[in-house]
Amino acid sequence: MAVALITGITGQDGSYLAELLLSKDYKVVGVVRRSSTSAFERIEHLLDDITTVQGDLHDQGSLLGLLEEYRPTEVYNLAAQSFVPTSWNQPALTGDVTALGVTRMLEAIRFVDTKIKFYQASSSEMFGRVQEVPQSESTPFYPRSPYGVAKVYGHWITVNYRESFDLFASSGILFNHESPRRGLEFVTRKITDGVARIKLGMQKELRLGNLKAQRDWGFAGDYVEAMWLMLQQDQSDSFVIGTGETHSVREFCEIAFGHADLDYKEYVVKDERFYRPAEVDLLISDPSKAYSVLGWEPVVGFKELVTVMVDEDMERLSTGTK
Ligand code: NAP
Ligand code: F7E
Repeated sequence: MAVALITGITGQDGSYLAELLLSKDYKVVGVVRRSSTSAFERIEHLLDDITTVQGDLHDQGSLLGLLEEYRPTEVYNLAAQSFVPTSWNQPALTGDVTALGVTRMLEAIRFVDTKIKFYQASSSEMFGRVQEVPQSESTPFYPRSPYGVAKVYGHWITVNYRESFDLFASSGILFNHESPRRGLEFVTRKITDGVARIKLGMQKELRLGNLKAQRDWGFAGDYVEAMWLMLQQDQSDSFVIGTGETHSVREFCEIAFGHADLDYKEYVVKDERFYRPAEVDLLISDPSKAYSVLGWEPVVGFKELVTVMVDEDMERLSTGTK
């Protein structure tokens, strides 16, 4: 039986990946860090079918112990301090988890079983101040936040362990992907939650930062399929995953508010607190390698993504389900 160990299983991507792997009859082992309250909101519906185990990317021993005990065939390293603004407030922690955490997992694989296939969750934030448009696997990196810098380290240590120790270690350079399970602090979910609250009379305005920023936004459910495909190849490699389209935060607002018959201009208030010390102005992927080698393509388009997220937030807030 294929056994997958997922770090970050309580996060957005971890929950979709666990669903995908269960549908393919994997035994799924999810690493969760100890907390005084439960962080299982996104995986509550899966708890009967997965095994959750305590571990932390800060702690080398916990990773070694988990690999020894569960002997996974595949490891998906999704855990990270993933919120870009927090990385300026907690740069050392971000480096410890998001960068060095990758080395700790690779070291655990090297010591326990070099046949384990490894997936690293790399990010389009590595392109930062973009050196080329669109961005592909060969585009040079120019990260613009401590998070982006940490992800560059995570990417290169993955490549280095592939080349140094012949590990099957793949790096997925994923552009922004969203869903109704996205954390509420990320701009897409902040907007769709805000639209629903305004529509339901629970909130009067929505305070945002830079509306000009452009992102290549896809659906998280589509992107976890690409992660799995990367580990089914004959050789490990690095792949850019995105839609090949870019849209601004303003466009996201227009569609999200419009879907609720509202005009964003009447509700969105610019707030300096949400601007960043250094911004990533434009991201747009060239995912042609993933299309041709993995046979992967996104299914959910931009407008559908926005409207589904608004609908789900309306449903959640109007029925008080979560
Ligand atoms: P997310 O929702 O923020 O989830 C992050 C996960 O990491 C959570 O399960 C969190 O646990 C866990 N975690 C944090 N620190 C940890 C530690 N020290 N030890 C063990 N687990 C820890 O992120 P996501 O959107 O699902 O993204 C998944 C991965 O892809 C991340 O590495 C992210 O940086 C990367 N990525 C995301 C995107 C995107 O657009 N979503 C794009 C490119 C790359 P708690 O629940 O306990 O906090
Ligand atoms: O910001 C602008 C902000 O926080 C997107 C993570 O998953 O994707 C994500 O990082 C843009 C930025 O995502 C607000 O300035 C305007 O330009 O939703 P975000 P992100 O920084 O792109 C990458 C690929 C990852 O790897 C990360 O882990 O939106 N923006 N106003 C705002 N952003 C936020 N959060 N809040 C605002 O009010």
